[in-house]
Amino acid sequence: MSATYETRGPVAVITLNNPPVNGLGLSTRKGITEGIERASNDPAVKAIVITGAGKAFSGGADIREFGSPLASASPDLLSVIAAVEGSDKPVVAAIHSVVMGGGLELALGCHYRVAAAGTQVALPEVKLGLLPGAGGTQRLPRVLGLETALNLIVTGDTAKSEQLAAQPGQKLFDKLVDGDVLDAAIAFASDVADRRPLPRVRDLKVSHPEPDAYLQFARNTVGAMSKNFPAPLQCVEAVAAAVNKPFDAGMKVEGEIFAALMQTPESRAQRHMFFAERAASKIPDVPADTPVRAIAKVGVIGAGTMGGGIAMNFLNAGIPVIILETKQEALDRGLATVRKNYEAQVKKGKLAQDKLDQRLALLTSTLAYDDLKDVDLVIEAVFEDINVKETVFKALDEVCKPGAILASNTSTLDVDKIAAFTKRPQDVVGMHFFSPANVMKLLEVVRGAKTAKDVLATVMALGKKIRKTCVVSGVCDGFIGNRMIEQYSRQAGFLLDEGASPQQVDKAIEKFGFAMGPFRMGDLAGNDIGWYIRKRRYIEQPDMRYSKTADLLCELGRFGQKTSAGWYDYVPGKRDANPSPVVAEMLEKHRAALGITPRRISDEEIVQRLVYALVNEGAKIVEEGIASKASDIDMVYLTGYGFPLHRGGPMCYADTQGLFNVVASMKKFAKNPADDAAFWQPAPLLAKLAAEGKTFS
Ligand code: T1G
Repeated sequence: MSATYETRGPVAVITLNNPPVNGLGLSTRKGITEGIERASNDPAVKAIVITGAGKAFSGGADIREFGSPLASASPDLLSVIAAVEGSDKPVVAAIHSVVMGGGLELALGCHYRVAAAGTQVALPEVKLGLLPGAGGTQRLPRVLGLETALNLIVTGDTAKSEQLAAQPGQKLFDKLVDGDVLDAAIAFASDVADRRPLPRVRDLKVSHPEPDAYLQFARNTVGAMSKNFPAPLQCVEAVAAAVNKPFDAGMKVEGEIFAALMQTPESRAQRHMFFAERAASKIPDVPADTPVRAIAKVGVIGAGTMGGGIAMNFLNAGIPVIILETKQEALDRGLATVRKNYEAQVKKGKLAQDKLDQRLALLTSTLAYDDLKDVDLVIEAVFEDINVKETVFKALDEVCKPGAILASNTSTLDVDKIAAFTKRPQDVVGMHFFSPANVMKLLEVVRGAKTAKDVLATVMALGKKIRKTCVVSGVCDGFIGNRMIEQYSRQAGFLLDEGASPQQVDKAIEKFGFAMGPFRMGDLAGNDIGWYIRKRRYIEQPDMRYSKTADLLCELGRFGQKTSAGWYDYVPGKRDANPSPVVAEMLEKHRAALGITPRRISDEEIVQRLVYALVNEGAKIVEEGIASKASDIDMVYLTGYGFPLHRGGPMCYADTQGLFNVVASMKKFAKNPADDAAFWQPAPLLAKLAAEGKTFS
């Protein structure tokens, strides 16, 4: 049973024990109801305490049960909470560390709540595309008031127990303690053992001077913020029921909404992402208990945009950084940029001045490699040229202490070649940050053939510490993300050849949910970047056909916003992308030269060709072992390439469309003479899964 029972004098103690976070799985739920019954039948027991073993009171419903019969197997969470609330002896929750989701709802069913200071409190269900489905939307407003409760439910944000306990009039916590919460709760239980009637949250009223006006304000603001996600607005409706209906009627509303949200594709996508994010931190052949190396000091080579951004990640995590440049003015410029970035955050109120000072105090700089002899990790972020990398890594190999990890931020070069420049290839790894490096969550951890397992384990743990989503990639051209975006970009070019305009392609994929289509993105990042890469690829991979449109654009010097002209025209100083007659004419001439009669292309075809290009290349990446699982592909695209969160990533989206249908569309594209038939041959993994009626997940 994942809950233990013991008595301490006249107090029964039920301890949830379902590692890692006491998820309220069936076995734990049974342990609670059996404990309540046992205590009720024992005349020596006067009161009951419920607490959690290990690092949480409870992290909520056991989401590993979602989608399985276990989730609603009896006793379900609602009946467990009813049993607690209906107990004829007082039940006191002894809360510590983490109380979230169903865990908080369980605590709200108790008659009293004693919490340790520092406890993380949240109803994060909305982040899973759901809402608290075991009374949270009805009980939390009754103990915290309408506004605080609604904010917590709609955002899924975490608050600290002491912050909530300090709120005037709150009834969430009866007592806040600094020491051992169990002893305090047991003592509290003894004090209230004979107190009657037992206080039930359901008997309280939601307090607010103008509830309807506030709810209407909430509907307007939440509706505007959550256009692709149904759950937040539904949270408002459930909480409105807590204000306007009797408790049981409100519970009925909550239950209906919960059941409906559970079926939405958005919730399936968000639950998929929750697991995908945690699965990404698991490397199949690197045991979870692999010892990690201590990283007390980090070196960064290169104080450019990437180097400065990379350094900020470590400063933000309180890790000292020494940044190296070859010239003083480059160093000064880089340090000034870091300071400017922090000052901008202070100006926006996102960072306190003393935090800025603390972080900058951790930053030192040098022109001498010799000053790197004590770093535990060094990350190179210099120019993307293999000869420059060779010089840098040879110098690092000379200077850095044994056991120091040597990482490259390269986005296109071969990490194995870089490792071979050193006498310690086992300590070499790729750490591919995405610009802006201090903002983008994705970190591709590129595993060389010789990279040691403890180096990988160290970098993955460090990545979590600097709040990155780390995904391990093998060595190939473009690793995971850039290799896939290459096919996406090729399809975008072919669509122009065949008759689509840049704005039509962008609008179609932005309607699908991408923040920016490929052409607006090109104009933002600079079309010359792709031009440089294509020139290299024309030599290295002559059989990889590209539309010439992007080269024609660059030959006109239309690199994008930075030249006030790209795929779109720009008014200097403004970022609005205006359709360009010059580009339209260029495309017309280009199609004529190819002998292509432009055709009307549907938005659906545009979206399918762009997204299925990602899916097909992603499937190849998985079967080649470059990525260890399809959900890693999704994490890369969700956190590094703006794939719409409510779609769950390219592979998850393909699953929702049905792989059989994806393959059927690809076969259609392969018949298009202006397209690339060879590319549209379904990857063997995709063809196999489709034929077997299976999914990537
Ligand atoms: N159920 C099962 N496993 C869970 C879990 C949960 N609720 N929460 C976390 N885990 C696993 C996680 O997969 C990982 O597993 C390990 O715990 C450590 O997680 C009716 C229906 C609690 C703050 O959404 O926010 O209640 O990879 O790496 O950084 O209204 O986990 O080690 O095998 O994140 O210390 C609502 C989600 C559920 C809480 C801990 N609850 N979890 O953070 O560790 S829906 C949540 C978190 C619900 C009711 C509804 C965090 C954490 P593994 P971790 P962490």
